[in-house]
Amino acid sequence: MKKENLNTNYGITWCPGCPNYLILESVKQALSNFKHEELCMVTDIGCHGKTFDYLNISGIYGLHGRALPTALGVTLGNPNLNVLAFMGDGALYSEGIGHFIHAGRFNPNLTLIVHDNQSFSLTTGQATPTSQTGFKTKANYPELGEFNNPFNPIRIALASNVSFIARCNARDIKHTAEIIEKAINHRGFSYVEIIQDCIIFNPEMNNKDKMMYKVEDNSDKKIAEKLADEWDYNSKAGKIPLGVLYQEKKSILTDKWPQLSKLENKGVGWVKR
Ligand SMILES: Cc1ncc(C[n+]2csc(CCOP(=O)(O)OP(=O)(O)O)c2C)c(N)n1
Ligand code: SF4
Repeated sequence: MKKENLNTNYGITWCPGCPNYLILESVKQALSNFKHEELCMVTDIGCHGKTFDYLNISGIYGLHGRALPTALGVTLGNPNLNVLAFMGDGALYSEGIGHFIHAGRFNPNLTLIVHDNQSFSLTTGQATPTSQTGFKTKANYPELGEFNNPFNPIRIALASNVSFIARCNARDIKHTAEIIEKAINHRGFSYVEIIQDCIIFNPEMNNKDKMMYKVEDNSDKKIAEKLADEWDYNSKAGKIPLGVLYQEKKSILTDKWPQLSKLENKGVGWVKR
């Protein structure tokens, strides 16, 4: 499909200079390699969730923290679609964390795109599970800031047996588009963690490009664990590996349920393979 067919007429309300514009461009570049009728999206609630209005594909504007189970429901209804779930780090790693872990176990054929700006930004900047210790927000005692440590979502994905784990830099449009395309083509649950600055609410953690470098596609779990540990989400020290950090071929949810395999083979829905 032509990339222009993915545009909508809605006025964009992201802050000028927000990297969400760049992520949207990467998504459009990746999706232009697929047929319009093969695609479906579920968005969460947050700045990232406005993607629902700016991307011309069918879908559901979901509840906060629940885009993943909604996307899973779409794949159950029509296993022949390429389903994309867009979530923020607040939505996924806080409210939606249980869904993330179980998606690793179920391995449904869908792609999760996380806009990780280390902040609940739409609600004016509260700490999420990937915010740095000491993050000063209106919701913390000013003298303490956020006193919990962040967790490492790549480590959680590895521990949950997620079958495709990638990380990108929102500012590298071409590389992010390539990774999203690979994620969609992966048969199973693909998770793309996009490092995105929020230029308004967590500027302390912005501009980490100098820490980033690209790795070759990797399918060795031990190497993936080492790559995951190179950055702790807490500091501006260390290295941030980008690319496909781990990929594994294994049976997906549809294979495990005869009813779903039947549906997939029949080509039920609006796409026939
Ligand atoms: C169940 C529920 N809890 C809280 C909210 C309030 N809320 C709406 S958007 C949002 C912040 C979203 O942050 P994040 O998911 O990180 O996305 P971002 O805005 O940073 O893109 C919150 C807390 C809500 N709408 N529903
Ligand atoms: S608040 Fe942050 S994430 Fe939201 S649109 Fe503005 S810069 Fe982007």
